[in-house]
Amino acid sequence: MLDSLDGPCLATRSEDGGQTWADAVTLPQGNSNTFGCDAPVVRWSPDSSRVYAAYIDGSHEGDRGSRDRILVSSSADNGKTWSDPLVPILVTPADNGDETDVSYPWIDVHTFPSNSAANSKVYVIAQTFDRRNSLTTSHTVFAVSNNHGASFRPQQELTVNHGFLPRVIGGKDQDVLACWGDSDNPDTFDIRCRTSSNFGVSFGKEFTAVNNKSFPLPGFLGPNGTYHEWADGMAPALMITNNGVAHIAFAADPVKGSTTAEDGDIFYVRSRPPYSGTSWTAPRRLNDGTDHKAQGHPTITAKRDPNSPTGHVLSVCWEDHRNSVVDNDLYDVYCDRTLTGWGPDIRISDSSYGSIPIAGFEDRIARIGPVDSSASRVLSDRSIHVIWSGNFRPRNFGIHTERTLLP
Ligand SMILES: [Ca+2]
Ligand SMILES: [Ca+2]
Ligand SMILES: [Ca+2]
Repeated sequence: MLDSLDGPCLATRSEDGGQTWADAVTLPQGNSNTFGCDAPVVRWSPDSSRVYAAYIDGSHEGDRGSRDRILVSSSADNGKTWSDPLVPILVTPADNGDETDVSYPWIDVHTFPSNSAANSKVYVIAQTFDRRNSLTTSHTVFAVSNNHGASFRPQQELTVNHGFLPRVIGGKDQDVLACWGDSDNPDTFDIRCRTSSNFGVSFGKEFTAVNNKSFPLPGFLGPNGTYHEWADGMAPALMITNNGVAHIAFAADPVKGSTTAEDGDIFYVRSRPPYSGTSWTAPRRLNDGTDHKAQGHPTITAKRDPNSPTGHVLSVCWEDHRNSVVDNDLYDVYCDRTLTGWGPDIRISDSSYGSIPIAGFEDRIARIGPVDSSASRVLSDRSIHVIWSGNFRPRNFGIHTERTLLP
């Protein structure tokens, strides 16, 4: 998945394990204006029968360029053709023309489905902003499909005015976990969640999974803030394994502000069900060493592994600036994964990427993790397939993939 500036989102696919990729096809847009598509996220259904994409429709509402709708399209032929999009989440434009927005769409499924009902579920979450009458409110909004994305139940609000960077995932039985960042001040943040035990029809009370963590990632990657936007590298990455345990990887900045190159480390917490405000482990740092550079944008996946004592292997991968010569001028992709426990970091990228973006958002890791993100199939080896976007000079900006056999 790729968003092109002011254009449509593009999808490309590989049928040979990532060695070759087909010509990109355009994801369907709602309207014909040119403001385009943004922030696409892709997921396979657990039974691999469909692939889903969620993205922002930047074309809605004519020449104001508002981004009022999240679209979901699906493909039943491995991404060759895509369905007319549905609108699971939207924000009503203000009558007086004040700005409204949708942001940070995310889509996920039951990674380890326990029954056919779980197999059919699709979960979408996003943040909406409403700036009417000079008063900004933000809403974390959720919607579920019970039929492989053929239709969605009405959207529901999970929290208001505090949540940012929301994510959602299906769990064991009928469990659904939705989490987001929450911060009232520049020094600490929480990760707060709500859970559903009925496939997302209703949710319990909000609780805290990570409490008063210091510090939030700065808005721009330091110490030279012109590098690139960085704050959304702290989004909580969620996974629920086949034993019902929930796992969250996230980033926090050990040194306040962005006057030094230390602008983030990767952390991990987990909880057995039922998830609550007291069920989570203390944050554990995953990135090794004392490079004092920035790590962020973690992603987490799991796949079954009969050789593992837990029956699965967890992998966390992230954007890592440890090989920078000056400040955070270079980045790589590093991963850690569980066998008996977390271990040494593994470098995935063959060589470092330039960190100075062409535009503000082009050098982030868009989505990394095994392509087999349903993670429900046993792979014959311990390879991990990572996908990221990169401004890899002298190469041009593009999507890069690496399939690595882990030690
Ligand atoms: Ca810092
Ligand atoms: Ca660091
Ligand atoms: Ca490690």
